[in-house]
Amino acid sequence: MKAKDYITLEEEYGAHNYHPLPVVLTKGKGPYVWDVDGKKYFDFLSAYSAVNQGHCHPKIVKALTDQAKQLCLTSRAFYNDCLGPYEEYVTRFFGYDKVLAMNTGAEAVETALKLARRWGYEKKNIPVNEAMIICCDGNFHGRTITVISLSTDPSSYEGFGPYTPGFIKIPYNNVHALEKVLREQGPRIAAFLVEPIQGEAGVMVPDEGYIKKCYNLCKEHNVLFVADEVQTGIARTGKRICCDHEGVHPDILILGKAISGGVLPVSAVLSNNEIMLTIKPGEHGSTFGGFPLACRVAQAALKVVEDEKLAEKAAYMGKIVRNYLKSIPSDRIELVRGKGMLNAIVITPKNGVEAWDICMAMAKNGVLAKPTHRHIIRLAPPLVIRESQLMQALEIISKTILSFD
Ligand code: IF1
Repeated sequence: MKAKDYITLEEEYGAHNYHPLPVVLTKGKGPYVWDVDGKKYFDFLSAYSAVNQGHCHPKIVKALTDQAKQLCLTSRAFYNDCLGPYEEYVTRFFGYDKVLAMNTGAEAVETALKLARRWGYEKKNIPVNEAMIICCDGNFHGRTITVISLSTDPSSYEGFGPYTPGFIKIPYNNVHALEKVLREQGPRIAAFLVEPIQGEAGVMVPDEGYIKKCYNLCKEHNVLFVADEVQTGIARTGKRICCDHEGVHPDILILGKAISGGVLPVSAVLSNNEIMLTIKPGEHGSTFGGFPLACRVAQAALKVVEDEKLAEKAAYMGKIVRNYLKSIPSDRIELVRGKGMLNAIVITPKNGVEAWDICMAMAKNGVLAKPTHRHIIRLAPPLVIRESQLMQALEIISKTILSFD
């Protein structure tokens, strides 16, 4: 079969809920992926930062295959010998009392919302069914009905109502907006949910101090600070989690994607006992959440982050990326922003050339990236990329952009 045959099959038999770049991938290793014609690319998307440890990392794949031969799934009706050790590892890794293991990012966000509401009723004494949760304009937290109820992007929520009530939307990167809501409605607010950098919105990096100020305001009003680090967590931005940049330890931390190195859908919600133990046996869970295979894979994936110092690498290489991109002499580049290895180029649309066209040309030249909106190109290679490889890729990106002038 040829590339176009695979594309036709997806068109014919798959739901049309995506618009991929027309590249059909078949193999991955480290920072590279190959298409079915044998063409090699730098992967500058990393499955939206799920593959921070690089494609098919041997240690993570070994954990997967070893455990797959031993025991895959038990459900939580019984104990297994993988969950406990993983729970101990992950809670120590991020500094929390407890973890609640789930599978996808959206599920973990749902879990965090339930946990925040439950804490609101049990510990803060918010009247029954009146708990409110604050979220931010431009957010992306996933695709379930409740999570899209938070969204301000019509392509996420339109035509899927009715929506889940109980959310207050405020502008992102605006401390005063948060302060105002907390002052006016503090007693019935359970939590503030925020991405430390908004990914889907186009790698929107808030002002320095924003996260810390928000955290402090939450503390003042006895409101939980909940960080969605599904995309920003696990070394991507140059620290273990992005909140570390401001010394903030979220009350509830939501992780997904790279916690498994992109090998399995694994997500996690972390908090201390006061919050986590408000959910009792039988009140939350999932068939696969914390399954043996996931536990072994996630533990191995986190160990790779430590052993290979991926956070430090991301911090170091991120500076190289932004400096390089800023030095490209093209007036098509409006600005470059990001943190660590989560970066974006904002394009000035000119002569009908949009981010999509540039990504198509980059793909032809051997670098895969995906536009977000019409004018933003997100650049997020696997963190295991070597400096020499990074320089090669940046050169391709630069030449491609300049080729449009
Ligand atoms: C898709 C974006 C990235 C997330 C944050 C929760 C989730 C995500 C901060 C849900 C998921 C994804 C999903 C992916 C595209 C993608 C994305 F462009 F849409 F925003 F990464 F930038 N919180 N992000 O970023 O996690 O349930 O998907 O495991 O194809 O929808 P999930």
